[in-house]
Amino acid sequence: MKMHTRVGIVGAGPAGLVLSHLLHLEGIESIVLESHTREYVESRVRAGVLEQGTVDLLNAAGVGDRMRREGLGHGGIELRFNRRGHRIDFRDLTGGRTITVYGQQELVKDLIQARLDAGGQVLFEASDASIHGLETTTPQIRFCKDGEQNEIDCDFIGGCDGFHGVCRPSVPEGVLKVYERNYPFGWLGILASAAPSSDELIYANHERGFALQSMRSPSITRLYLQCPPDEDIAQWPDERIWEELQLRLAGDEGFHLNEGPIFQKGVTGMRSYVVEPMQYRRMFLAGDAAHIVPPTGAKGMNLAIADVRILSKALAAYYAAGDDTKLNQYSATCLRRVWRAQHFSWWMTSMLHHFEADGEFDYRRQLAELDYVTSSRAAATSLAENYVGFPIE
Ligand code: RFL
Ligand code: PHB
Repeated sequence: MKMHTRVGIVGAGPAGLVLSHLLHLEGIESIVLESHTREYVESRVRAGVLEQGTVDLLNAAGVGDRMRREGLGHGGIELRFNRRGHRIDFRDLTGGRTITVYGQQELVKDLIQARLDAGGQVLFEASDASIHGLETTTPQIRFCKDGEQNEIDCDFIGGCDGFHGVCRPSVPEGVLKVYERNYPFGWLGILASAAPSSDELIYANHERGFALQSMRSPSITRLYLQCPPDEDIAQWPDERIWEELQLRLAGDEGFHLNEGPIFQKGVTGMRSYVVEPMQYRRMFLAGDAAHIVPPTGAKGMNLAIADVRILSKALAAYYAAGDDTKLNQYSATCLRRVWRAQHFSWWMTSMLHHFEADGEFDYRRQLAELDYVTSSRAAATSLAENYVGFPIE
């Protein structure tokens, strides 16, 4: 089948779905292609922290109802080291800005529902997507669905297909420059039916490695442990996970880590990655397709949403008056925020994890930095303003 749309979007993650929704609000038609099933993308467990600016954007775009009801507002986080907790008070340090804990898959559900309710096209199980005609003014996306070959002629393509997608590799050799760093560890993440042990997130630096307590609801805890980068999850029976979490999150002040049945487990590698520019001709890369941050700064989904907000405004200016200034500035505008988040995520990662190759000196240096961040208002403000995020342009 042959189709035409203004913006062909590859990927129904946060980037692709928010882009399609924002374009709809601007009166610009789009089609979203997703290789997986709707059930799969709605149940994929990933991010949990939304910056103030992301929450504001989703509310203003009319897709924040359930997030407002079920999301958990947090005015701070705890940094734990030497068995003691130290609170970073976001509200106080940033003039009232906060974060919201709301599972990425819940947001994805809300966005899919909003697109379908508005008559939007989200084509699931679209396999073998490929990009063609990037040198022309009507690039095409070809894909297979229900055994049929299809082609969409587009004015523009939104490459929102994540780190392993097809859009970035479709750019001719030599155009994109890659900047990257891999870390010698990963995160083992679990979801457990247990009440969170503390109202706020706890980021713990421990000699045995990093640990994080987060949550999804008043009865579901999300916990992470630093582990080897390609750890076999079979090495981690539930008892071992709880034992290690108990050790790493232990505190002197009567802290008790609640345990409960674990119903989801997974290991993720950690990397920092950026391609420049985030555009080739009429194809724009957004979200994980263009950049990856280690999750310690909780920035990935927020960056994805900031990218597509900038892209939707640029496309709106183009369709309203043929003005392509903002489209031409897209990459530079996004990259400024991306590199700020890269620095912050790298900094949080290096301050909080145990680096096998480092010695006692580096551990003492980490403790000195944590002591500074939790005792100097200037240093704490820097962490807080980065964590709650900067306003989206
Ligand atoms: P996604 O979510 O990967 O979506 C891309 C979509 O494209 C589809 N796709 C294709 N579709 C059609 N044809 C193809 N050829 C395709 N190839 C791929 C995929 O199936 C998928 O549906 O990318 P997007 O939209 O850019 O969103 C990025 C976020 O998902 C990611 O940055 C965050 O999850 C990162 N992240 C966190 N971000 C935060 O902001 N706050 C957090 O607290 C946070 N914690 C995390 C995280 C990521 C984690 N993992 C598992 C990597 C914690 C973890 C453990
Ligand atoms: C999460 O709740 O999944 C989460 C929270 C904070 C992070 C990363 C992930 O830095």
